[in-house]
Amino acid sequence: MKSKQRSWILPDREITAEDSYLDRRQVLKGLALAGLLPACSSAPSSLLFRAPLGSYPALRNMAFQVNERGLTDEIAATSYNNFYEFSLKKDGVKDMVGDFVTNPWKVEIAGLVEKKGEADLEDFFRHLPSEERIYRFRCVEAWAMTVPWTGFPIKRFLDWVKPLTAARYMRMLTFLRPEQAANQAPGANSGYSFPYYEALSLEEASNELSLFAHGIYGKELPRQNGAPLRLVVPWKYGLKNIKSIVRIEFTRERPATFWNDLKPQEYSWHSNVEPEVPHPRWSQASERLIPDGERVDTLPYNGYADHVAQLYAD
Ligand SMILES: Nc1nc2c(c(=O)[nH]1)N[C@H]1C(S)=C(S)[C@@H](COP(=O)(O)O)O[C@H]1N2
Ligand SMILES: [Mo]
Repeated sequence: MKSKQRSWILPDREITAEDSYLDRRQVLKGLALAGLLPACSSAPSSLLFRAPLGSYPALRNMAFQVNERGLTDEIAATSYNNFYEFSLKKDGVKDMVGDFVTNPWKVEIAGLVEKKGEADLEDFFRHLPSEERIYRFRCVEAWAMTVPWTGFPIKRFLDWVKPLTAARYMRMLTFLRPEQAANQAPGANSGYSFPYYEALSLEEASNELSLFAHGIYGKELPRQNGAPLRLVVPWKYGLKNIKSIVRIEFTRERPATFWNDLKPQEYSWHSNVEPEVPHPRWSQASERLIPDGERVDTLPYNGYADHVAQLYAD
């Protein structure tokens, strides 16, 4: 009886959204104080992609090891990043990814290919085996690291989606989410034409070195390293290793690429690691290992000539 009467006196519209919002905030604050919720959190963990249970550690493929130098410290590899969508400061990227949502994650497969359409990243895990490989990684800016990646060999991905015989290139695209990536916001005026785009020839994509990585150091990629799916082609400069891929398209013509479009005199379409070809502003003969800065000689094709030199014989 009483409640009925109250609803007469206090129509619904007077119970404002703000009241219930404040109530909810009080409850959440209470939970946080009780230690049941993180006191300060960025995206809730349900908004971050999680690989299916049992995905890590993947079996390490011992054919891909780096013997002349040790693994890069995990903290260094995950806190010194190039990801221009979030920040141009390498040590700042990890602090700018808090709004970046990676779950759910869909990849559009398009163009000259049999299995066209949208695939959930879970579909990749269902169809493709993963393995761990240790690779050298060489940025065009002459810094380098040595990283254990977990990923899908792209050769197996191609067997799954089946490019048509007319297809000669594989083009890849990063997300465009101005509300999640500060440098993509209209006001940022970054000067870059996002989304970031890259491409490989199908011969390059099907080389046994080529991976779509979903993990690093035996767990999911952190967002600053290109979660939840990024390209890894270790004989090419870092800039080819496009992050956070949302679209894979097969084409007949050679697609344009992000850095080659911006500065073709500085960044070639292939961007293979060629120590004897200097960048216009610095030598590529040696590289600085992060984080300590030890200088080592850069190897042709970053040490992978046996795997890929024949691709560029002419
Ligand atoms: N979408 C996107 N992918 C990207 C970049 C970027 O700015 N945006 N930077 C590239 C460059 S220059 C490098 S060196 C590597 C860096 O990868 P890491 O931060 O995981 O070491 O990502 C490459 N992929
Ligand atoms: Mo780079």
